[in-house]
Amino acid sequence: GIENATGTGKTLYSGTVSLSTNLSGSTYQLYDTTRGGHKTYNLAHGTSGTGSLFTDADNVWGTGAASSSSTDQTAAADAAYGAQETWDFYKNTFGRSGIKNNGVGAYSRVHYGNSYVNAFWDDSCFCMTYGDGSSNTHPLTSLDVAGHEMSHGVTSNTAGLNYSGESGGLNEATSDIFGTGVEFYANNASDVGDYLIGEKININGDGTPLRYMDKPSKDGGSADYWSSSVGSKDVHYSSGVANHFFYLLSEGSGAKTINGVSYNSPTYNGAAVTGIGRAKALQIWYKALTTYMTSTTNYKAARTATLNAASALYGSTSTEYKTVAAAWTAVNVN
Ligand code: ASN
Ligand code: ZN
Ligand code: CA
Repeated sequence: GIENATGTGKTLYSGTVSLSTNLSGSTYQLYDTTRGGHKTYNLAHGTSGTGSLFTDADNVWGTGAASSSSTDQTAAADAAYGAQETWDFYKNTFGRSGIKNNGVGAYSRVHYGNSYVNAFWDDSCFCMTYGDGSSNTHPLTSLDVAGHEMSHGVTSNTAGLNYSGESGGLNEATSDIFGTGVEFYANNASDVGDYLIGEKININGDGTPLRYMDKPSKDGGSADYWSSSVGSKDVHYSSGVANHFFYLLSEGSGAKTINGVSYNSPTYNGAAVTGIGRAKALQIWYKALTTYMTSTTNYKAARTATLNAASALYGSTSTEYKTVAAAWTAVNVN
């Protein structure tokens, strides 16, 4: 049956959280009927189908510790929490009801494959999938990664940015921007908001993040600035230009510490940029993505799309509009 319940998630990356679950008879299911019917499934190291829906007798999910067990609920608690917070972020920040804005939830699969070090969105299943990382003990289920993957679904169903060349970089950056938006939105004391991507999952083995939005080149491959060859990089590197734009638009150039993390964002022309704040920057990017960008939008067109969005939201003589222009110029998009 359907009876909403409030469970406890003992996550690996976000501490102890509240999870919306379903009570069916005397069994709890990791099934959120309040957010489009999102379900969390266990692939138990398989790579196809949906595996089995996570169920539990006491509505406490996971232990808060990493486990390579195929019945581990901890990664599931993280994934369910990520889907829940991402749903709420889109609903409460943009009034968007799910990936297609039709009230329908996606689903999540955890424990994909063996020591699989990736996570991905798939349009054909309308689902997110998470590997368990190295030794099956570093699941890729952190909040920013969940928000990143679910946001690929939003991009697919809005601008539809082609996943190659400059549009591919913009597609990737959109997922980093909104994944970061989710992390700040959740305001979780165990997983505070930052402009780093994947800082919890230890994907490099040395504790460093996967990506840095304030200065993308810190990852060793991403572009800080546009150049005519940027579209030939992997989309996870060409995304750097837009991630850097978003950071500058939000927080501005130079040195800044936010939630205990220090940033130092450079600019192409050396000119200082004063940020307009993350909330407005998110609104501008969302409006650009959902109103002005198309499958073939490149960096030059993204500048125009975000200027159009800023003009519609704040006016063409606004500080917000001028800062969008200045932040693109600061990443060499003119
Ligand atoms: N985790 C990666 C991403 O979402 C998977 C991929 O390469 N598409 O970008
Ligand atoms: Zn991605
Ligand atoms: Ca992060």
